Amino acid sequence: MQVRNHKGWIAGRTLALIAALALSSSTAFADAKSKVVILATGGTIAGAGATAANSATYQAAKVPVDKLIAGVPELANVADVRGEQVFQIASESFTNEQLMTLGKRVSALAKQDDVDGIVITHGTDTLEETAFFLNLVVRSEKPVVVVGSMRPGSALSADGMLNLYDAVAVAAAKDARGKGVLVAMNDEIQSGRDVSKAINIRTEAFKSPWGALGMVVEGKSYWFRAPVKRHTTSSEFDIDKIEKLAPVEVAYGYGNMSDAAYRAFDKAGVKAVIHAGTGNGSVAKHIVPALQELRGKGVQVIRSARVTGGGFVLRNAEQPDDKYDWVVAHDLNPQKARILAAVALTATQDSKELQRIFWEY
Ligand code: DAS
Repeated sequence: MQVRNHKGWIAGRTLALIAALALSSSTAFADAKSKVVILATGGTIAGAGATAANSATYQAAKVPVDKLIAGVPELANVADVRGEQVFQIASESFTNEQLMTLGKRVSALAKQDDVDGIVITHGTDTLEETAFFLNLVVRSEKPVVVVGSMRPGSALSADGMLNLYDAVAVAAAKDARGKGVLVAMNDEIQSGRDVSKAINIRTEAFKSPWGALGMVVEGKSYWFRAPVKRHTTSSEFDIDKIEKLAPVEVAYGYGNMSDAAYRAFDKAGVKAVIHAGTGNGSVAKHIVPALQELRGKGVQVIRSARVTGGGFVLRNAEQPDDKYDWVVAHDLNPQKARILAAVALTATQDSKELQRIFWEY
């Protein structure tokens, strides 16, 4: 009896020891937080207003990245973060060269073993363009999350701190891998391809015509769908193999439109023009001659639409795209169509290849 009890005691202690070791190793594992790099570029999330009541009147691109990080000490609960100040600008001033600089930095960091995820703080005006660009050219499964804010940190009910916390939490999440470049705004996780700024002064400004991919709540990501278009590791484009983006311009369509913009773009030496057409990307008949002259010089003509938010431009519907050798931008809004054309034209000048690319990305 005594012996059995003694044996039982040893067995019990051994099990307790195994459980304690398992717990400590799992705790230790949980303590090995993801390493997230925050690349700051400016924008409202780094903005400051004169008073707390200034939620829309402020100066963008004032607060440096170390102060952004210090302003949200809770970041340390979700990841091991460090920051780099890449630019300090309002995003309406982004140039192709700055897109390339940012893209190359993201690509280099994504290759590092000591980086698990990347967050980019960015102005909201062209955030959607940068997110789509990175989605096309950064060849990594690691989460890249672009984040901004609609109110400066100095404002009542500022949204930037929670947006930044959410972005870091998503960038640190293993289940965010392989979903393409993401945008975290207003508790939602959006696809960098689909999302655009749909409202100019509200915190729920960012919308995707095909819906958000998920939500992030109290530091946890909840996913409801995944992208189906080519991106990141399934992309044929690689930032490390691109020297310079192609010059592409956009013209807005409207009643009584003249062809002056297209004549000017031609003189400026563009490689493609994006027609932000009325309705289904319609082109006024008095504009067609100018477009055909550009096409005849090898300039690509890409039909997008000023109407966005849940449809797409149909090839050969009202406009004879086959006859004119034009390309349709599918569901991409004009600013996103410009990004895809600027990237695609670094790889091909063939309109049929370009159309394939617009179907697939
Ligand atoms: N000017 C805007 C920009 O930098 C401010 C913002 O909304 O972030 O995009």
